[in-house]
Amino acid sequence: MIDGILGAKRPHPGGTISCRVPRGTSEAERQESRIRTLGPSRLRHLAGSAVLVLAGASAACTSVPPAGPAPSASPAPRAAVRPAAPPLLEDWRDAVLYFVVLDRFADGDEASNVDVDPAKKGYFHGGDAKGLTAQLDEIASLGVNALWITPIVRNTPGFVTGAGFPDWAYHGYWADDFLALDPRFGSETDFIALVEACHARGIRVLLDVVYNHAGYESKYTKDPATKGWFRTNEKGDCGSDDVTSCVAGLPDFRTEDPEVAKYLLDAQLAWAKRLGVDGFRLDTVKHVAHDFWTEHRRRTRAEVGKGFFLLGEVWGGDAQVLDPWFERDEMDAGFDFAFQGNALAFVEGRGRTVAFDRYLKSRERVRPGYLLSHFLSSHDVPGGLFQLGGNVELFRLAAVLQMTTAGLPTIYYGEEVARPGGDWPDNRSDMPWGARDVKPGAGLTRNEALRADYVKLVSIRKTFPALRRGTHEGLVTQGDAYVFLRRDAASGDAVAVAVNRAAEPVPVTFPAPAEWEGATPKDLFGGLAVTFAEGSVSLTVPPRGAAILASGR
Ligand SMILES: [Ca+2]
Ligand SMILES: [Ca+2]
Repeated sequence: MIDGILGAKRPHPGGTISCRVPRGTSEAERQESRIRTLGPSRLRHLAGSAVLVLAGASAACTSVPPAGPAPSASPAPRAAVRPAAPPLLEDWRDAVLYFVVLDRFADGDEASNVDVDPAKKGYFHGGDAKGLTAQLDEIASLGVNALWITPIVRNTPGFVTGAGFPDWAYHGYWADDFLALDPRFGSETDFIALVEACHARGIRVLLDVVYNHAGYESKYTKDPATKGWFRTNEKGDCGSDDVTSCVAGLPDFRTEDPEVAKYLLDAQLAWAKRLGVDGFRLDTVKHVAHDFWTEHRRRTRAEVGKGFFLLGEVWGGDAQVLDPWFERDEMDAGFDFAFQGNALAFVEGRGRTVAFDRYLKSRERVRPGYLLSHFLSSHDVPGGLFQLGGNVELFRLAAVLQMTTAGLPTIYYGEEVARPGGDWPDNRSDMPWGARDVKPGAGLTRNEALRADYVKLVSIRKTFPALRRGTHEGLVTQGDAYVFLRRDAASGDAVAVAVNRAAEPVPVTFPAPAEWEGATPKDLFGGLAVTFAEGSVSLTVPPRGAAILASGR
């Protein structure tokens, strides 16, 4: 097990260097803008560094059983038959992924809180594995079947000030030691318990891993044995291309060096095996050479399992941009950065409906066997609701589009309860818990009606293969009401989706697909009245409303 950081909080040296943080850049690119102009003293370490006690990190995994009820004096009842765990998904086309910034979700272990101040945006807020495990039903009851958590290895103990405030490694992307877990996030035992609790609820787990860089002034850059592993601005040997540049001024691993690659792969694959996770979310993929990813794929399949899932972040990714990684089979899926902008523009009334339909159709061009993961919000871009000016009605429409479109939808924690999000760093604000006493987001407002819609949407997506795997065909693509059909030949399933972005009701009529066999379809989402005559389906879609129509048989 791994104990927490010892010692009291220490004073931080002062000093602030400011530069503008642009919208819509990745963590690394944003840091680059923040750090590029800074001198070597940009990272202000705590004096003496925190002391990490690591005991038996290589010991065999042990697992903690879930907390049971308090012992009772009365005779124990006959053991109840435990409901069977829901099956874990086998085909990631069927996944609905929920992404949590661990530090911002739920604090379940205040004893390990160090540099925690939820009132300050750049500080740790205390979220950890224990908290996430304790609140897992919040995620499971949404219906999702996969969870992605931010990196958990030990991060740098210091902060940067380029944004004008102390900015700590609460996000987990500034590794200081790939062989230890960050005690602020939890121990090995805690994470094994988290993964087991997820699996017991039918949720697979993706662990976020970074191979491109270590954190600012990480211990590796100082150790004589490892400081040659990097390109750094200090040494002046950063390249100018994607692979060899020092993204965000971070020390860039020479992953082309077999010793460096082996160290990083050994470290991350060991965590995969010890914690029992089902796959990795890969950070900054385009900044590491293809040869590394080929070897990474070979080793994860050989050592962790053939089905070990790899979801990569290639900044600006879409079907075309991601194809070089799919062509080489280096990962199973990549983030689709185009969906957010297109979906938000459509619901806001920007651009023609037919153009949006063409865009959705174009997403079918992904290489067969690989997936695009589309999102409305993330930790690296301003949130969808924020971009819509807080208009929940429009955001709900965007969520309908997200959950009825092909690919691997990723829900960013809290957006389902209308967490306001915002531009960085507000896009990493605390999970709202409303009246529940869950830190750090206790008291933050939740929109339960929106959440209920998400529950419905996830359930509908999971019910109909056409929504997960089907083809896309525009049926009504003129005006503000848009109807498209998803159909899946293998299951004989067809679902029509109608979305009205206008502020007034719009009647639509479209031909019923043969799969409905002449029966009047039902609206599974809004319960709207539907008429069926002579092979045509008609309904009136309310202002900023939506319908999801499937066979009424
Ligand atoms: Ca904590
Ligand atoms: Ca690199």
